Amino acid sequence: MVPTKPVLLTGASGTIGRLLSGRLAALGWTLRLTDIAPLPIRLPDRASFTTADLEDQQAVNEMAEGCGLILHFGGISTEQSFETVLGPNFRGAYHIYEAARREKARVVFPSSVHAVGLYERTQILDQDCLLRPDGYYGLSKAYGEMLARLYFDKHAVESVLIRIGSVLPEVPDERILSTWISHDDFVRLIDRCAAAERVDCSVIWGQSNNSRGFWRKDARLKIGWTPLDSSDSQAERVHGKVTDNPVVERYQGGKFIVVDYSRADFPPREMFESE
Ligand code: 15L
Repeated sequence: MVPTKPVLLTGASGTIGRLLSGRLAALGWTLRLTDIAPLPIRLPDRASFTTADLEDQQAVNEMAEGCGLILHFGGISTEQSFETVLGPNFRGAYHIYEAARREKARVVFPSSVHAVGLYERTQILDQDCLLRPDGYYGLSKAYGEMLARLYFDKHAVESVLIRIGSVLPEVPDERILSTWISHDDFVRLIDRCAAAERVDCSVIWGQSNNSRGFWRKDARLKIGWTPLDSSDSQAERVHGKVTDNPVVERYQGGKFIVVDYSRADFPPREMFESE
């Protein structure tokens, strides 16, 4: 379905932003692209590009004017210091939700595996599990999910919160056999986020149909999305591709966890048991 109003895409110069710019424009969408960094690809048909900082609330409001959907892929996407993440991810997300409230726009908020990264890989999670962020980046995603709930309950701003695993063309290692989402499944999911009649404030696990997946129940029926791809056929190719760090290998968040990790042991399993 082609949205009737323009769609604002933040983070357009990033990896996911570039994928979505090209693929959604090819579907006929009218995109308003923005990023703090220049757009490293040719401007797609019907798209405009504005260089802007998510910390600039006026700029965000102006770009969102007249939009019916905001795909908020801007901000920091790796584990960084609290001060680095604070402006783009915390204040930036607030600006996006304020703009969505003004425009009565729907938001697609990319949460992450890193909002639940300190669950062990043997634990199977449902959408209502307690969040267990694995760093300041994961914390910003947990905050974004709470922000979305606040704006839905208080202001009726609809959101799809996609807890994205790993959006990659192919699986690079054993961990990502669990977290992988193919480009095609991901683009189909974004299309459903726009097309679904009602999304309320829904959580989707952003993973393909991987038999090694860590995640189970979510709102995919409501959104009308079914992943068609699976990492399973890539298992043989990445067999044995693991790190030699027991903390990395124990938890769903993988390498992000060991950035600034100062525990001498493992975090307790039972503290946030989901069931
Ligand atoms: C994420 O949230 C990151 O943005 C991405 O770069 C990957 O590292 C992904 O998680 C992952 O953990 O595989």
